[in-house]
Amino acid sequence: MKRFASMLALGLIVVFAQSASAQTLKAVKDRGTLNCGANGTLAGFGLPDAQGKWTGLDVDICRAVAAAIFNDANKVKFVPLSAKDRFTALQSGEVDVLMRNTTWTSSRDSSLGLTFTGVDYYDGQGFMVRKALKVNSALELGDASVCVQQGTTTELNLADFFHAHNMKLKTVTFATANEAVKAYDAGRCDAYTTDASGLYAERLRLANANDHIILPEIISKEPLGPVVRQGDDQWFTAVKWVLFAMINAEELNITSKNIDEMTKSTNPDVKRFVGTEGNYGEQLGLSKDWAVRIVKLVGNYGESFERNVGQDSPLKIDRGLNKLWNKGGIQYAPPVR
Ligand SMILES: N[C@@H](CCC(=O)N[C@@H](CS)C(=O)NCC(=O)O)C(=O)O
Repeated sequence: MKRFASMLALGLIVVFAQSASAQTLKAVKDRGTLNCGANGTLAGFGLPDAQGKWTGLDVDICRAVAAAIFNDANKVKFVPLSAKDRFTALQSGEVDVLMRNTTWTSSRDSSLGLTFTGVDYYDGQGFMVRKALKVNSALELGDASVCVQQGTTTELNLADFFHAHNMKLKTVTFATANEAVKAYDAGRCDAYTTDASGLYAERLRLANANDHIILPEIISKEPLGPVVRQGDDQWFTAVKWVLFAMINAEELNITSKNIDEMTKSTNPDVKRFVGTEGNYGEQLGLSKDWAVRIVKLVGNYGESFERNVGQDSPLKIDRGLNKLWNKGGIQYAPPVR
């Protein structure tokens, strides 16, 4: 009986939590701003400048959600979150979406009560070392000390890699990337490890960026993407399709520069995308021109990539896996139809 009562109570809590959270799109519309959990210290992904203007690939996804909802990419409040606090901030409702270089894993997708909506950047973990160390491969790092950040997928990957190759590991862990990078720069560790994208970003902060190299090995899969709470399918679907819209726009050669022309297109795929045919935006709880707003105010996926982390940015990261599926990469979005 007691067991039944507690099961019933748990069931009620779950039902209550789900119905209470199944309102995010409405709550965001009523509030007039999107609350976006972002990084805050990672160039290329999420970083405010001296004037407080946030930029980054992750930041652009939140701007695109705001563009689709409000026709205004600035109606976003960015909340800087540490690796450790990011999931609690989403669970508690402090943010509507978490867009902070967060790796999609099975445990995060299940036991945290959260759900990933897609992948905005296919990443993998790598290592950076001083050129003076004369090491060309991560396999030569046996006995090396490695600086690493807590609360990330990075720690376990590091231990697994050293174990698999019978190498002795000395980890030096830090609560934030800032501290880990500073310690590495000060010579407290032989190597620094994190997502490869993060290595490119953090290298720019070192005293002498040119004295360091990123080793060729990628030791893990780090698919990074937007996260929402479980139990709100409408919000999950809206956030998911905002990213898909950015990827589809690139595939259809629709850019922030030609979007006005494209709204006059007679191509059926383009017509469905820009909303001159069908009511696909309304079906998502958004407007007819939801995708036009995204591309006009933020750009397509490729534009955002190049501007933030690619050739038009200081990071100069190659598109690699993040090329579209029909250009040799694995970025792929289901069609609007
Ligand atoms: N993708 C990994 C790592 C994410 C992560 O937190 N990376 C570090 C290094 S690139 C970071 O963003 N640190 C910034 C900070 O803590 O301020 C994860 O989801 O656990």
